[in-house]
Amino acid sequence: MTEASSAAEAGRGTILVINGPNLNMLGTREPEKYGTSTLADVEQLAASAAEKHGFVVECVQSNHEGVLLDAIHAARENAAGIVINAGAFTHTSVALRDALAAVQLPAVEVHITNVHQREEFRHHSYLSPVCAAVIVGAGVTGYRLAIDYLADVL
Ligand code: DHK
Repeated sequence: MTEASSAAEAGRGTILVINGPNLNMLGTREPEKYGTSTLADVEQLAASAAEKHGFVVECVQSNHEGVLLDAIHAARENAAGIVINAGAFTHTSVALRDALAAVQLPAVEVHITNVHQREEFRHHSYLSPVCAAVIVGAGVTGYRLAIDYLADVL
């Protein structure tokens, strides 16, 4: 087995959970919209959901687009699927869309809020066309639903 294929093998039980800009502020950020769960709570919720299905999660949060791109690229070797809340980059980033398309892993786009009930600029997502599923407006439960879905299809 080559080094690359054994890494891919090791990644089969891993789901990458990506949170983009400002999601490190969960818990205190506009709680009337985003709720009071912290990023640590979200990552714990994702880990517990994954564990129930025999998966583990790798969690990445960054306010920097390039860091998120690198995490998606690495997932090609290290993960079987991706849960992504790209925050505001959802509405701006062709680069994140291209990265998701390039790695060809099943991905689920999650938004805590129902972006369609919010400002017009949040209604368009560059990522939705390259994601297998999109979950919006379910609060942080959306992360669990995304993991349940990925566990089902993987
Ligand atoms: C989170 C953000 O940071 C916003 O920029 C998106 C999303 C919505 C959410 O609902 O999780 O527009």
